[in-house]
Amino acid sequence: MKTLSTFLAGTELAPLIADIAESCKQLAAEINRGALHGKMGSLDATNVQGETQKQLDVIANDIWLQVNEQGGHYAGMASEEMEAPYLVPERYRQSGKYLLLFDPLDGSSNVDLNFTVGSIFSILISPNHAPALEDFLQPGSSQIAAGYALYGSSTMLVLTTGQGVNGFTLDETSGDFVLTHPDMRIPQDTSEFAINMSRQRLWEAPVKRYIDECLQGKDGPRGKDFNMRWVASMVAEVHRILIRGGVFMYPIDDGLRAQGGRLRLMYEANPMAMLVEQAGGAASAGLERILDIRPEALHQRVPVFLGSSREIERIILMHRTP
Ligand code: AFP
Repeated sequence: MKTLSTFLAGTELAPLIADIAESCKQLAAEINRGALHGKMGSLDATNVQGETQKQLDVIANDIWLQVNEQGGHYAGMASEEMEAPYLVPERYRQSGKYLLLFDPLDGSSNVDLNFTVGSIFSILISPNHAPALEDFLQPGSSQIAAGYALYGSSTMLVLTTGQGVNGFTLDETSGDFVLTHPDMRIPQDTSEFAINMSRQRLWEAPVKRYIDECLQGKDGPRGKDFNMRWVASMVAEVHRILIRGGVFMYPIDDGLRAQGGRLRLMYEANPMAMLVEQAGGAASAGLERILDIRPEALHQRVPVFLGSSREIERIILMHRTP
């Protein structure tokens, strides 16, 4: 069986991805032991998003910073858990060619429930040896690699470096990530959608129309019944879509308009959009391709519609024809 290291052998990104894999292994172990070591539960602190921080949010952020800065590959990092970008200390900035952006623990509201959570990451070229905030604000099309770790019934690393999407499963015995899901592809069609239905009254008309048509089932305009899923962990939803297709939607709505949406562009929407497109799917903010959005702020939020390409095309068409 191929492993992550043999799969990437000789490529420039191999050492960077090896460090990311190590941080995922360490975090998987922390999550697995969380309840045993009393590390579940929330702190009386909020992060830059104004969200209550879990103990494991802080632990995850520290692991990602420490494990990934030591390799000397990055000039700077940005995280959902940190207001400002992090300038890697000079002693670790030998090459400092890249920027690492990450959501260290996505779906953390699920972590106390023992539900699937994950980490999401994005790698950019650093324009400067000492990058400033604006150096991070690159469109998703500039990403040279993106992926996620999935801390579920097994620990997985799903990765793209621009030549398709490949999934690796952690073999706890050897400590290797083994290539178990080569060349992941998203079917163009689906009968499964994922959305937080409790916000239905707040949606814009195109979203209401799309979901209403799905709910009408085989007697409605779609001519088939649909199934629904909602895990409240974007990594789990995207993984399901990479395995069997589907649509994931977190639209802007009357309750989120002031913030611009729910999900963050730089370290959630952009890396997931790269993965989805590399697997033959599509990722849109409703009227524009997510990877084309020109960022204006590090923690900027955007609407997200991603998954099976024919469904996303339908959703975009509904946004264009009021
Ligand atoms: P947390 O990391 O705060 O749990 O948020 C997870 C998330 O950003 C994304 O992973 C989920 O798809 C979405 O939020 C869930 O949102 P709801 O809590 O509104 O269901």
